[in-house]
Amino acid sequence: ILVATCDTISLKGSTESSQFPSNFLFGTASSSYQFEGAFLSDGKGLNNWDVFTHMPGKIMDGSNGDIAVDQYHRYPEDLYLMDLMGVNSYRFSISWARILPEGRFGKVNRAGIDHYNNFINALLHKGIQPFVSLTHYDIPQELEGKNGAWLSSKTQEDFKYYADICFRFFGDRVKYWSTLNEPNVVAIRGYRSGIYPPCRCSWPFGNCSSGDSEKEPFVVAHNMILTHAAVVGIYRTKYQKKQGGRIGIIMNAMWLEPISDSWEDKLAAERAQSFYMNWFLDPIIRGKYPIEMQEILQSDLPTFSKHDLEMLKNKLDFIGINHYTSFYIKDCIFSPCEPGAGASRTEGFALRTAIKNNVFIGEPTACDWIFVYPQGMEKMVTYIKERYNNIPLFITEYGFCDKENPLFTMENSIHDIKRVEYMNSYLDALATAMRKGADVRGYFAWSMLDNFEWLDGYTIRFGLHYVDYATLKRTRKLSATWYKDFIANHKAHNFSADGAPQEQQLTR
Ligand code: PNW
Repeated sequence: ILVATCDTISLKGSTESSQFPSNFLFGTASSSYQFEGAFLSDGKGLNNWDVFTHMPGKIMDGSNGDIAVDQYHRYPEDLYLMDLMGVNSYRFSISWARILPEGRFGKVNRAGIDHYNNFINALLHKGIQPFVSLTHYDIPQELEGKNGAWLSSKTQEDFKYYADICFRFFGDRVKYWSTLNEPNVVAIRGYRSGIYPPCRCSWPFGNCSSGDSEKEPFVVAHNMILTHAAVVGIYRTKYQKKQGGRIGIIMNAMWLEPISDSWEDKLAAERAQSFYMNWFLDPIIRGKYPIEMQEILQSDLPTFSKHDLEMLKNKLDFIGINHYTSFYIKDCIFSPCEPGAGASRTEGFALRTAIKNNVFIGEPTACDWIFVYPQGMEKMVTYIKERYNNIPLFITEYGFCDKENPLFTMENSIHDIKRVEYMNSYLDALATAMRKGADVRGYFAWSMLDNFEWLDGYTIRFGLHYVDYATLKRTRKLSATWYKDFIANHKAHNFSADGAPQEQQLTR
């Protein structure tokens, strides 16, 4: 049901979709644990999130992803909705434990292979490019239990084995691969604050029983960086020439703005970015950890051997960033800070805050970490362009959240004007960065549907489609209709410029 058309909203500085190149990917994003459900179906093994969500007290509403939005079974309907929006790409992740129920050891699960084969074929049949992550926070429980997940260098071998299987079975049709989704978030939340599995930390407020927040995140990151490089190596030598795809990594990327013009705060903002995003991208692209990390962490930062450095060289076809939000950064080296996010040594002594002179950096949302600051998109993209030589970039996620509350009826929820404004303003900012030369290739809205939002369970909604969790019925939100119009305009413009018939493009 459509409650309003886009004509009823007036958008400031409306972006024209014509500003994007004709082969630009406009998509939506998802991940296997948050979407698939079918957690024990067809031979799938348990993964770390299956086990974690079943522990009491971990998830806000006591929920889990056992069923999630059941995309495993309902993908034909979801494809229909994607087709209605006119997206030309869909980002999803493969469930590692569905392919290898016991991790590396044990056999490949044929039913898992069949499922993704069918799904990929169905996407392509609709003209939708699969944009696939090999893992999105999930790891087979066997590996978490035996290896301590990413803490062990053994996991590198397991992941290489798994990645090779995916390239072999799906790579003839998948042209965009990402190795890891937000490895920075995995290292930080799994091994520093311990709020995500495997829940390791040593910080007093962290509520973990084992771990070392000062050291383990860096060991984990080191393993992940080397694993990424090794997997890209496998793709390059065995598959890329024949299959012709591209491979990258996806980072969580917040724009971090100095809270003042002082050189102390400017340096702090650089440090904060180095300890957050550049932590992974610098080694992969520049062959070394950021200098600020080396200086502050000293021997707690692992080092790369000669062999590692050789392996790291040129191991990226594109960067993917998940960019939702921005924060201010205040220096904590030259003037002392209260403890808080960013202030520790492991984060570069750079306090993160959303408030300056009692004013938020952007409009707050139902998520305490998302502030609507479209300028951050332009700044983030420009920063990456300059630091990393304009390597092709995808915005692999951006999104706006609402929270369930008594006033939040389905009618309110599907009339999501705020989400439309967010998307419009962020696209506008992206177009500005592209006009100034940034090589951006695609844009994926988080998310296709409302879904299982990790620690927040089903209390928070990010979807362009509403999901009624009692029936799993999907209903289009205003944002989905807005996106459809936006994409249709884009196609119409680009095709008319090419001289191709316009009507055909407008009838979607
Ligand atoms: C992403 N932060 O996570 C994930 O890739 C998605 O699975 C998730 O549903 C989505 O964002 C919305 O939360 C994030 O610290 C993790 O700013 C951390 C941050 C942002 C996003």
